[in-house]
Amino acid sequence: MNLCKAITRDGRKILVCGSAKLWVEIGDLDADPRLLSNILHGPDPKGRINALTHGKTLVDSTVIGRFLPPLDFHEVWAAGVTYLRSSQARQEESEGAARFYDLVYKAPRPELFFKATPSRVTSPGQPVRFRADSKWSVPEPELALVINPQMKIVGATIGNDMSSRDIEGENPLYLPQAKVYKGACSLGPSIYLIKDPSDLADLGITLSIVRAGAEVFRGETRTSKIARPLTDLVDWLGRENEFPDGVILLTGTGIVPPDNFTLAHGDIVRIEIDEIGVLENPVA
Ligand code: DO4
Ligand code: MG
Repeated sequence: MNLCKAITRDGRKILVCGSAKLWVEIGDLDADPRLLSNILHGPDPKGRINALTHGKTLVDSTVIGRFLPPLDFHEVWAAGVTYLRSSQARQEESEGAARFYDLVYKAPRPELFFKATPSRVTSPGQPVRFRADSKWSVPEPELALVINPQMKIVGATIGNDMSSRDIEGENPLYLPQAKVYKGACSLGPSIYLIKDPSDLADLGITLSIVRAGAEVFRGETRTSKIARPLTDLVDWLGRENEFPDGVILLTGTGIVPPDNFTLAHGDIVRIEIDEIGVLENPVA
């Protein structure tokens, strides 16, 4: 079952569930801005949705104007260097810190960093940005875990961890500047509700970057290539920390364009993850 926040063509904010073409309205988000969290943080999200949608008629996709990021007051965090491809790419971009990326790929403690507050998250279809002071920027297509305050993974969405490779490569202490800036994170469009984290164990991820109508990069990976169990990442995130509003955790990138590639204004970044859908953003 997939859940989305949307704005209708007549300007209403609603929570819907369903698939690409047919949706059922779960409720009005202007009347209840915490509806999504209340469902996700309850004991039985699917049961609650079934009860709230019982007897409701389908909403045609043409009623929906655009989608919003599927979060309420969640913090957004990210894990890094969870795929071998990411470990190799970091070692290439960073002379001084190459050793640390190798170490963190293998160490029991993962790399975890703060990525965004809800107001910094870009909606599907809206522009993500690269920094004007970066000459080497890439999107990072990542499975994003949706975690409740009890640190249980209740679902997953698609995340784009936009990154400035030259800034993080120059000095690892610049990581927050390479990762956290206006337009650096996009999420959505839907949350895929899961029964068990094993539902996320082997999903295909595809990144496509289109420039002036032609695909200039395409890469693929699978979540089964993540070097650690997803529950291990969540366990580390929850140590000595609490998230009363829930938290989203991006699980790292396994797709990195070649070193001579940097994003350009007007590129379209398209990320597809099995079961979840497609997150597309233009680049500014
Ligand atoms: O330390 C660099 C960040 C790595 C990252 O964001 C990733 O592997 O996805
Ligand atoms: Mg990343």
